Amino acid sequence: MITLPRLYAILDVACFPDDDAFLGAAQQLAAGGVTLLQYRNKNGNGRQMLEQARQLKHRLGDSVKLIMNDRADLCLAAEFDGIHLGQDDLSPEGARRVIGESLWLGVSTHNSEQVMEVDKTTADYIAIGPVFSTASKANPDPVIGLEGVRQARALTRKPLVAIGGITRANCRSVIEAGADSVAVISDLLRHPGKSAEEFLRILR
Ligand code: TZP
Ligand code: MG
Repeated sequence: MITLPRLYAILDVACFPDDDAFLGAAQQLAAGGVTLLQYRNKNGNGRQMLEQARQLKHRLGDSVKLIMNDRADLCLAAEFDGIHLGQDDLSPEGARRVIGESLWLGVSTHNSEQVMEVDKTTADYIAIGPVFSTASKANPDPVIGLEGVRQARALTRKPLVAIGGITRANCRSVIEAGADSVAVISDLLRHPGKSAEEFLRILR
């Protein structure tokens, strides 16, 4: 069983004007104490994504575990530490065939049925959400609230990541509802290092 840090930062390249800003934010997050970071790019082509991912790895070295969103092939090519899958990506077992046994595999879920399905797979962690309303995802599933986190907690012993609308103001309640970790995009964008430090202080 893997152990997740309390804060799981997600860097979506669409939130940044250029690669320098994106890579600078990654370095600030690492300096602020982030040890688990997902690279997310919903619009780039494979070539651009691999280049950005390799730069990210080069800048951060081994201090931060790097998770590739959606793409098992790019996870391997960029020598990342794991992959994060949505419900429309490769199945967990399909992705396992690509990445092997030891890299981390996380899967997004949005309701109890999906949590129970993923619980039966070799996924290393389950993400559940959106917990609160979010502007960071196109066509998000319905908000599940803290009650949805509690329900998910009751259905799996795998590490549980809560996602969607999580801020420094509400993150404590999400952990108290049973999440092991909170995944965050927007509340880390302004002053990434300081924001990460604050999350980690609140969740200590
Ligand atoms: N999946 C469910 S909500 C979400 C994703 C990728 C977006 C989370 O971003 P934010 O800005 O922390 O709400
Ligand atoms: Mg996906």
